[in-house]
Amino acid sequence: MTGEKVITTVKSKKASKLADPVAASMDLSTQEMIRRSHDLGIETIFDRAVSMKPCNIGIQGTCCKNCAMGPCRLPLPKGGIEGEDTRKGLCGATPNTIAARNFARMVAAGTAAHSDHGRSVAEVFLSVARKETKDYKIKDPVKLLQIAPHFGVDITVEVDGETKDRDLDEIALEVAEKAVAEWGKTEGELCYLKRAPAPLYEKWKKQGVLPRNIDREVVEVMHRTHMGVDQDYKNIVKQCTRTALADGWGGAMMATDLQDVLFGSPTPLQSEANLGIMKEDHVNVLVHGHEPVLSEMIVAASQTKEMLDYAKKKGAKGIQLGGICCTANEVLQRHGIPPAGTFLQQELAIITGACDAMVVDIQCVMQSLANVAKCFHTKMITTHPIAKMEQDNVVHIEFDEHHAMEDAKKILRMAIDNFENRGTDVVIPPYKEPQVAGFGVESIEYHLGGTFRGTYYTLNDNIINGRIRGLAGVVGCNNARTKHNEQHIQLVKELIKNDVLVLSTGCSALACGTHGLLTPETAAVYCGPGLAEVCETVGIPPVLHMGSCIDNSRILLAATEVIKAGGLGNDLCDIPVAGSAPEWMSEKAIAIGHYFVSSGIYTVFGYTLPLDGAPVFKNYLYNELENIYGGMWDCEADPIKHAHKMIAHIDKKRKALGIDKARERVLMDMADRQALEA
Ligand code: BF8
Repeated sequence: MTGEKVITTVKSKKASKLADPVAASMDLSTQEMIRRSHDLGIETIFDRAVSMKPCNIGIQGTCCKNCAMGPCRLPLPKGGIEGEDTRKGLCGATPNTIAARNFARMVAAGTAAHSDHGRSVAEVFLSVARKETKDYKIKDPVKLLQIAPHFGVDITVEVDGETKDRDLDEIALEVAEKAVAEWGKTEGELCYLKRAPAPLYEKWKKQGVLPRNIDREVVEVMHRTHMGVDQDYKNIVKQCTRTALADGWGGAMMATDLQDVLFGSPTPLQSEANLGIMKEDHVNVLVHGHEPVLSEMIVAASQTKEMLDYAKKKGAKGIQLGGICCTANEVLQRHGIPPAGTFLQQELAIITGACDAMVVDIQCVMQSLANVAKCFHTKMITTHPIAKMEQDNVVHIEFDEHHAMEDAKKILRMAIDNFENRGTDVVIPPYKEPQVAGFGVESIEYHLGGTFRGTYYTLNDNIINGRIRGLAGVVGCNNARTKHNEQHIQLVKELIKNDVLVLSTGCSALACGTHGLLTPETAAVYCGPGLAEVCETVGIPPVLHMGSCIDNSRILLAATEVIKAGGLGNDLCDIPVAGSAPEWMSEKAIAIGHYFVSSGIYTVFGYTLPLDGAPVFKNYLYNELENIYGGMWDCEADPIKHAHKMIAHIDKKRKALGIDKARERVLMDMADRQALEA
């Protein structure tokens, strides 16, 4: 390690406040690494969070900086407003308009991020279908046949009056072309919208919010929120809805599907989680970001004899891959590669001193990574043309799918060559937990239905009989303004204690893995009796890891399967289900929240939402939207109250379905029965 640089950092930081490790995170490895960062004088996000307060007006959602006459700042006075709200920007924009514009731009940014990821995958898929690259193949042809009809692509062909299977290459090419067109087609609506239950689709149609193409919806948000365009918050929300649906039932859903086709659909598998997965005697390569196009190749390359021999030649026992953020989830769910950490642990993984290369693509990559890497031997490698870093210690190796394996090997070789530059002062926190991840729409069907009865019938049956009270989608980020992982874990434990089966993605799923909630054995320790019984019978954890953030589309489709299986209503808003992002921080989370809400799902966010400065607009999102789509927003910072808001909604839906009585059943032992009979 370069001690000199570290000392310089200590001196320059004299005046800054330092985070209290125990207050900053509930995870022991994170606490240990924060302490180490202080010992070494390296600043992390945890320290910056205590030194810098968030802007008091921006946090209310009522700062407008959409033109050069502002920023116009319209905070809500401490005691609220009695009578008419006369606050206005220079142009006369009301707090509702300003907060709605800001909210809409978050939805647009989130949709753009997920959907641009989806576009990259669709383009790689197109080059595979055109046979322009040899490094990728179609790994899941069954999934291809499943999704083709949704794009209007035939999977059979008539030959001399006989129906025959159509050539797979032909199907792949047509699906790829149709998929790529979803970003910019000039007519019609997105192909996947009709995968939603019919009443929901009709609702969207009636409201005029069916997305036309993905790019157009994002562009239209930017136009409508430009100075002097849309000044009716309800009309702005309408475009938010159209854009968010273009994400959840468009770009993100296609990203998931096409990744499954190309890289294989996940099936449950065993792995481990947390910084303790790094190995002192191995070359540690961490893949971080979101797109699995590169990380898939790195996984494949790291298993080649050529790379393993090279690592041994350089004195390492092997290559240990690990993931951070959603790239972690992508390589976990398909290959069992263990995640090293959530969003807030990215700097800490380098502070171990054992990270030989941090390989990043897009999204949720902190620029401070390069500063931290400078204090160690770590090679900081950016790989995506749209995501570079200005610091001079960053190496850019642009990844191109046409020579994917070659690029992956180049990156690995660089990491292996760097192994010998490692300092002696390596500290890998000895904490990791076993986990089972890799659930999806198909595996829930299999686990809860078996090969004999492979439908969602068994899941529905257990919801109807009350063993499972309901379902919760708990997703999203870490946020340095809240204690790392604590909201996720307390919330999830409260839900499963109350017999709510949790479907999880993103950093929330990583947090659950880190804290040991992703094993079937968890059920006996933390679950209510009904959920514990189901989990024990079918051998699943009470928290199902459903993948990365784009894979929230899996949650939408799983909920749709629940409707198809019968007995729990006709629309997603009928099901006893609620959504949550307790530690959200990213614009993508807002896009996800809004497509959950617009799909009929009550969705609670933690920390805070940037709406408090505009109470009328807030009320529209929290209450009035329910009358339109059946779902609505809410916010609750306390994880236990947060859980109980979700549970109350689940119970409301159970009552509406007439299945609330089932939960009141009393489990009787033999003595109770005999007393009854007597
Ligand atoms: O897309 S959960 S911090 S990693 S934004 Fe980012 Fe949030 Fe983590 Fe994945 Ni999702």
